[in-house]
Amino acid sequence: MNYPPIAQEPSVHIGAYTSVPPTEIIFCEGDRNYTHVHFAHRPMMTLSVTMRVLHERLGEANFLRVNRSALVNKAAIAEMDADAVVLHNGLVLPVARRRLSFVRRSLEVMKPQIFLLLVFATTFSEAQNLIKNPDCELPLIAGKISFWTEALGTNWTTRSDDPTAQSGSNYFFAGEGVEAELSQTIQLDDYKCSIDPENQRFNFTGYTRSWNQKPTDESQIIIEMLNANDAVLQSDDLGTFNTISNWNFVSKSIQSPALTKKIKIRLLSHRKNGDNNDGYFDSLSLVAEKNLPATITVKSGNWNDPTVWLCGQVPGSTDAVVIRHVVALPGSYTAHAGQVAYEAGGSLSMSTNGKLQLGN
Ligand SMILES: [Ca+2]
Ligand SMILES: [Ca+2]
Repeated sequence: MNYPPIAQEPSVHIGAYTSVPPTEIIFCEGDRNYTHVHFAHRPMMTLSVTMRVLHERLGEANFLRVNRSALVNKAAIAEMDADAVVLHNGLVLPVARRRLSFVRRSLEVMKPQIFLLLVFATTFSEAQNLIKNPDCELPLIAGKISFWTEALGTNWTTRSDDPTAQSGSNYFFAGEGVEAELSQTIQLDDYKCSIDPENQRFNFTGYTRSWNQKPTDESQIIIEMLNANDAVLQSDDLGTFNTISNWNFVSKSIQSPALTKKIKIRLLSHRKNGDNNDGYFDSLSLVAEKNLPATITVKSGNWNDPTVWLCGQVPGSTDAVVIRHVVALPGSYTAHAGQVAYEAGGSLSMSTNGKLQLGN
């Protein structure tokens, strides 16, 4: 196999007899006294050098430590999420909580580029899978599955054979233990304006499967809607499954109650047989259903006062407006809306020359 020549730019000695240009390295994964180096154009290489030493060799300026075991080439980072960096190759690496502000500061110079990407992401946010590491394809970090929490059991890991994955190479596997649960909690701040008027649905899909044995181990999926204090507002048990011959498709569309701030995805594996707990999961997805923007009043006042509206924005000519309070159109003011609905207690009063224009 031929790899591109590596002599065109200054190379750095990274370990053993290996020298490479730092720009060829995407990220390094620390593993005690060893470091796995992931390159852009050549196979992964394991060096017997600690990540800290390698960081010094590569230069502190161009590489960024994002968590205990990941050192990332800044140039490989496409954007920063609330708690992760997203690389140009699509890989998402969690950022340790105590490193968040440092990582954010270090990426400040990349802001214009990040901003453009965020604008792009927002435009298509309805189709975005809200679950992180939904396919269990990210490398384990210190032996643990990235972005997921071991709510019960400590042996959750990836599995890839017998059976093969539903998608990609790996799937979620509880390891040993009688009862196990893996969970992920997703923040819904971006959907406040449609959740609170109860106008937001979330569509979940995923696959379950059990190992071929009788009695058969089971997979169970529960989806919870949480408020700001993590109290459960609504819980949906999608069922308990033990399909052995194929991956079993599970789907559910769920309306989120008002004041929902987070969705918690709970994967439960129940052992009925043997040492291994063999209720498997793969290919999970949670997508917010697209909605008309709901512009709804939260208090009485003038139409042109942004604080009258739930999301702090005066409605535009395509917005579906819901009036639940006493709203006044000031004199000589033209209000715009796509449509207007009145609920109990809602009314609109007009002053001289005040106008409400529907549509463009
Ligand atoms: Ca997978
Ligand atoms: Ca078993």
